[in-house]
Parts: sequence; structure tokens; C-alpha cells
Amino acid sequence: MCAASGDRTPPIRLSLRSRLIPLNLTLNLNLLLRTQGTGALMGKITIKQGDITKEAVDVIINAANTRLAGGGGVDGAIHRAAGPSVMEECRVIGRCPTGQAVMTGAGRLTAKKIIHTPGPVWKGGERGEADLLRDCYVNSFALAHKAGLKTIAFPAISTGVYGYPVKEAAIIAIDEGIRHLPWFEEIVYVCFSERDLEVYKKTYEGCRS
Ligand code: AR6
Repeated sequence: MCAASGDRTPPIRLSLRSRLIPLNLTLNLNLLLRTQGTGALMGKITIKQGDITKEAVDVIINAANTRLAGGGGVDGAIHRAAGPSVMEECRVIGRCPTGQAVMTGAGRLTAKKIIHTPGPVWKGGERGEADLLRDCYVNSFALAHKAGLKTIAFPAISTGVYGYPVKEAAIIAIDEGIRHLPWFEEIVYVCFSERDLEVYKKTYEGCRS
């Protein structure tokens, strides 16, 4: 687990073998299973540079805004690539508070679904930004898990227009990825720039050691 990220238990419950138990307990159980040599529950984490709209995963995550109105950055790229059906679904849903997540179809994308999650705007770090960003990951993972989706790709939520420092955001993103790995076959972090890719790779190494 990533030491720099604190010890906050996510506000969700995930099922494992049809029982509902707190996430921290299921992770402990998974560690136990792994030490007993079954490792079957573990997925893999992939960090790459690229365009998330091209990812052949079950679900891609969109760094949306609370109005689900589309915009620039990855949000614009996803809506352009997916086509109008996704925006129509977003209009029906209406709004999504910061840190929460909603799911739509994926239109023309290879992915089956899109999860839209509005990240926090960075205001210096004292306005609950870290908790809200963590909520984006926790709620996206929970929604994907509930829908039976096994492969999931994230952009660097909040680190573009919303100004969240990439290193701090990467720690949260990867920490939550490691915590949720038992429920997914693959978790992909798609970095748009080479600089972000380096930050993510270093953060991942730091979290593992
Ligand atoms: N694939 C992967 N990552 C991308 C792509 C892409 N095609 N395009 C951009 N990025 P941002 P935010 C990266 O600004 O900070 C929108 O207008 C980008 O380089 O897209 O959460 C929404 O409507 C950066 O690393 O999202 C909201 O209003 C990361 O995606 C607002 O921006 C996130 O940058 C959300 O701002």
C-alpha cells in the first residue's frame, strides 16, 4: 500500500464471494489468500502514455464536470470519439456532484461503458481536494465492479484544467488502484504526456517499495 496516501477506508462496500464485508477486511482476506498461494484474485496495473478513447477495456473513466455537459480535455475527446448518444444519456442523468460517478454506454468507443466522474478543482489543497479526488476513484471502481466490468482505464482526473498537482493526484490514483486490484483483471492509467507518464511510473514504484 502506498505509505504517502494516509490510511483512509473508502466509503464503499464491495462483495467478495457473495458476502458484503468492509473493503479493508476484504483486502486483508485477499492478502491471506495470496499468502496461501492462490493469487487468483489479483489483477494487474498498467501505466501507459496515450489517448484513452482508444483503450480496449470494459470501461473508461471520464474526467467530467458536474453538469455532465462535456467540455475540453479528455471529456471533449471522449464525447467526440463516442458520438452523440453518450451526451444524450448525460442529459437525461442531468448532474453529478464532485467525487461521485455515473455510468453511460460508450457509443462508438471500443469500451463497453463510460463512467463520468467530476474531479475537484485544485484550490491549494486545503479545501478537501484530496478526499474528493479519492472519492472519484473509489466511486468509479464501485460502479464498475457492480456492473461486472473487469478492465478499467483512468485518465489523470483533475490534473488538467482543474489544476491538481500531478504527483499528488498520481499517489491517490495508484493507491486506490492497488486497493481495488482484487476485483479487476486490469487497471490501466493512461497518461497523455510523457511527463505525466514518468510521474505515474515513479509513484507506482514508490507505492510498491
Ligand atoms: N486521453 C487521455 N488523457 C487525456 C486526453 C486523452 N484523449 N486528453 C486529455 N487528457 P482535463 P480535469 C489528460 O483537463 O483537469 C473538461 O473541460 C490531460 O492531459 O481533461 O479533470 C471537463 O468538462 C490531463 O492529464 O480534466 C471539466 O470541465 C487529464 O487528461 C474539466 O475539463 C485531465 O485533464 C475537467 O478538468
